[in-house]
Amino acid sequence: MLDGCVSWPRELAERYRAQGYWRGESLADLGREWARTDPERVALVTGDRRVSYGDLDRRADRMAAGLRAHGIGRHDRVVVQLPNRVEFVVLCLALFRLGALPVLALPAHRRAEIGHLCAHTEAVAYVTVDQVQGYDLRKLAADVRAETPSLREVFVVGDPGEFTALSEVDAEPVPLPAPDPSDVAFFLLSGGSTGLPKLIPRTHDDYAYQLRATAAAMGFGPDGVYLAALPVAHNAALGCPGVLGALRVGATAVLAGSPSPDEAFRLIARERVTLTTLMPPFLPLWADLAPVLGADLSGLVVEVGGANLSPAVADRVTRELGIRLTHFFGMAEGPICCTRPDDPPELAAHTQGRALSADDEFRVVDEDGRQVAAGEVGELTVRGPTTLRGYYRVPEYNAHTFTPDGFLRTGDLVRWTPTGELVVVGRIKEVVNRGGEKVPAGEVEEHLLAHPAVREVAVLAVPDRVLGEKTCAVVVPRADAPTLGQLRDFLTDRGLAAYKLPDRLELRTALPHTAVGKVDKRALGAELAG
Ligand code: OOB
Repeated sequence: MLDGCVSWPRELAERYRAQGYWRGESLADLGREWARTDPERVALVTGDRRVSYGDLDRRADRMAAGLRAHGIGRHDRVVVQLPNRVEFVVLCLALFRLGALPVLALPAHRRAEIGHLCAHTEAVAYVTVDQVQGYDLRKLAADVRAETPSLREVFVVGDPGEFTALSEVDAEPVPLPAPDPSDVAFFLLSGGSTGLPKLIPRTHDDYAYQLRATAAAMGFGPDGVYLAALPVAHNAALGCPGVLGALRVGATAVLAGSPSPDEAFRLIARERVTLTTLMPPFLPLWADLAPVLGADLSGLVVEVGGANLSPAVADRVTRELGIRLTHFFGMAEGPICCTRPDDPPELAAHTQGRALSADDEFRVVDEDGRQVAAGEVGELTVRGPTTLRGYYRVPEYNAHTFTPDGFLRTGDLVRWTPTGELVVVGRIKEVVNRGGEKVPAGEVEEHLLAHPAVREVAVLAVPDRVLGEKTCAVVVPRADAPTLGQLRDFLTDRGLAAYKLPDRLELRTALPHTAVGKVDKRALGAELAG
């Protein structure tokens, strides 16, 4: 395993192999067998473009050879920041084939996040698009390259400016050694942590199992059509079963720009989509607009997850849209619970469903780490065949985020129903969940403390009707109190992604503290919600 990652203990690894979860399958081979046996089969659709399995396979081989000619090879980290485009998939396959490691940034990330990812992983390359909505990512790339000694190459989809166009990374395919399936294949970003974003190593073995198991749970096979409406760089649309799962089973993945109903409904009808993934805030919007736009979504399986789902909303979309809702509890870290399409609809409305794997070990524990009685609420801790054993290159953080016997402390408060379904009831980790987009409070606080007018600050969630939660910064000012606009501009200038900017500002002369001197966020939260 790559240096800086934590392996599973031998005994558990042997169990996961013996049980058939880890089959020595490599992500480098995704789509290959389909390209050989049925090359004209459609793998990807974007806009009016259709890419066959044969074409995808050839392009991935050519790009792998092209990247190799640029000196990129085994275990090299490559920060990938691409929207839902064919290039994302070709590039990931090419990197898997090289044994190089994609680090999947979100399209919304900016200089602060990209700079950290490049520095922390000592990335050799950064791949991005020329611009999004008027924002020039080549400028960001130039800044990050100037401050990251390891970063040798920047590849750009679109107009490359001073850099190299990704479309020119192309060469005659060369034979490449197969990557070791038990090794890291790529990195996902953690949704919640203290301090800077943490990186999650996912191995070929563990992710290939996730793709197979989630496809089986959703009844998704070669005739399936998956609509990626969320960013494909997020685990939910990438591999549950998502775009990579579609390639695994020989299905078609349709890449959409966003979950906005006009685009999504059009694609669902035109491509006969059978499965998609949404975060909860989109459900009422889809239900409102389906009759207006004359969309027929009946029979469509919709995986919803990432944030609290209101039972009333679940009932409404099931009834009005005739969709089959499956409720997912997932984490980029690996654990997944979900309801299945054939479960009674009440199950999806009220629970997050059953574990994906019979060998997922979940323990619900109290504040002292002791297991609570059956059915009681506590923190969810987990280990299993898809769950990481340590974040990349952060041993001190790992020491307290995992129990001594390797269970991940999820920071989520849950209980189990008597019939074995998970119910998420709250959270103890300091994350604001803006309708599925995760804002790590500590990261935002650190940036805000750098503002000259901020003496003390606490960032916390406040209820929001649409997103479920929004971000509130409670600030104790020094002399002149800052305005919300000034703080947002300040964070934007520091290169923070827009979704992490506070939505609301509260000024205080002091913050409440607990007996041990920490900011009492529970008291603050109660005060703000009241
Ligand atoms: C998904 O993954 P992440 O890594 O962005 O976020 C994980 C966190 C969980 O720890 C939990 O706090 C929250 O998101 N969460 C939910 C939830 N599903 C995730 N909270 C309440 N209800 C749910 N159903 O968000 C993700 C990954 C794969 C599939 C779906 C979602």
